[in-house]
Amino acid sequence: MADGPVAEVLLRRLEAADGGLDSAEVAAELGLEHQAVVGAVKSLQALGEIIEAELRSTKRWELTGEGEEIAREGSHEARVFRSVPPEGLPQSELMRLPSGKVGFSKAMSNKWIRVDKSAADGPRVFRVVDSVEDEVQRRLQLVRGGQAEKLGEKERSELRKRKLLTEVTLKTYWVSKGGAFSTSISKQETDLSPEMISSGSWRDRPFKPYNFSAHGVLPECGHLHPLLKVRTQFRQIFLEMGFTEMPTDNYIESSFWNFDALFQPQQHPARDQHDTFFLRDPAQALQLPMDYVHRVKRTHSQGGYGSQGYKYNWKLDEARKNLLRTHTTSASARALYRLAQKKPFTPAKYFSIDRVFRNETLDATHLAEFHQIEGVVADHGLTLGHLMGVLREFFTKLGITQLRFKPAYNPYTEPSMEVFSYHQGLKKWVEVGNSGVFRPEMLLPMGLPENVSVIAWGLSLERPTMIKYGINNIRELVGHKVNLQMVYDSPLCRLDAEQGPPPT
Ligand code: FB9
Repeated sequence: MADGPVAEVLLRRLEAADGGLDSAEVAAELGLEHQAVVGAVKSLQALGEIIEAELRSTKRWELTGEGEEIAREGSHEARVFRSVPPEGLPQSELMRLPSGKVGFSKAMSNKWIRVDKSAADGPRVFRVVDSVEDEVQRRLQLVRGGQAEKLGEKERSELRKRKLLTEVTLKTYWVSKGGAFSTSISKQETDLSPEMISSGSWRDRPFKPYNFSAHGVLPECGHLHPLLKVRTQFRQIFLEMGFTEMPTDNYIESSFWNFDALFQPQQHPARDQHDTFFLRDPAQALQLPMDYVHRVKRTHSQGGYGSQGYKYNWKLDEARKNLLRTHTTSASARALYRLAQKKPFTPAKYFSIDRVFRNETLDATHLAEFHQIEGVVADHGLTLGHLMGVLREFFTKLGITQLRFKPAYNPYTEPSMEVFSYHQGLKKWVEVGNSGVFRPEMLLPMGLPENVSVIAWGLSLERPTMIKYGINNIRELVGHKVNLQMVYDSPLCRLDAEQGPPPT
């Protein structure tokens, strides 16, 4: 039986009460710990609608430890007064008393005592009055007796200032009769068992009503990292636009596919270890499609396809150097090369979202790795206009409508554009990506037809995720400093919903 006597007593008092009861008052009247009554309330609640219990928070005054001691022993100043005999007491001796130091100044300011500094053997303390009223003790005893309301605000705040009194917020229950109130507590059945049915005993058993709005226990389950939630959103957008995901399961790439295939010259600054993580082991990529490599070599060193090339001595060893890919555009190069091998040419739309690595200076928004999102469209006669069009459609699905295009430069696209969007929340134009038309020096050596052009664009996954979840430092999003609670609590992300972090 739930908490036995306390629950029964509570029900009988409720029976007698008109209206409800306050759990703290019941505890005080029964001389019980408030927690004991709260326990009984909770267990009665569990039995169904025997009682209604509404949680209330009531503020009340409580004595501090020192307040308790003074309520028992009297105020320090009163104790000082009492310790001064009619013939007086050397001040030095008085100060050695337990309440000496604290009580002396108060007794002085209350004009209960005086000091004769000229006394023979040093300052001597004398009584000024015959007796004193220990108001402080009286007031504290009032509070201890639950009659704090008898004190005025001024008196209360003076005691609080002396750290003798504190205001505590007490969570109490206002208990009232429930729909199935009865003083006899019969456990309500929560399950219909086979023997109840076979015995028919279910007919006269009280059943606890089903609580259909009860929240199930949240299963301990995995939590998708916000980055992966946003990645899912981007994937969805690309798939809706008819794009196919490119395989990107190789963080290690050869300089050939990461740079040379993209017509990025071997002396380009991005190709030195200040920007790129090169591998010591395996240092070299041995498997390269050599007929295609020779066309790339020629295009870099002598040109061709109408291009003058870079006119430098292109080295195969440089192209064989393995590295951690610096962009997923290397995967685009592999995909476009595979596409070029399929005759006749068929238009294609590819996307990739995966990790890329750059040996950059670390700051609040840059780590040595991030996730690049890339879209590629290959078809006959595509122009910059098509690129602007597909960028508008893509960013519109992200909820980003106001776009501006700014001329830019990439070694592998001409023309190239940076893409900017006006961010309502941040009240400024934000760079939301880069894009361009792949150079013929990149596409024709692959074997793609003359009139096929390829438009592409790229952005990061981290930036939109940080903006979406209102995260300012990338280390709060990625890495060992991430507080997992953020991952657990990060709501599902709807990119196209209004900009900025979802309301918490
Ligand atoms: O993501 C970026 N910005 C961004 C994107 C979305 C976004 O969404 C908000 C919800 C509204 C907010 C911001 N940027 C690209 C722009 C900047 O952050 C830039 O400073 C950092 N860039 C990264 C590279 O940093 C070195 C972001 C990363 C980036 C840049 C370029 C490409 C990919 C990623 C590319 C490309 C490309 C170009 C032509 C052809 C193929 C690929």
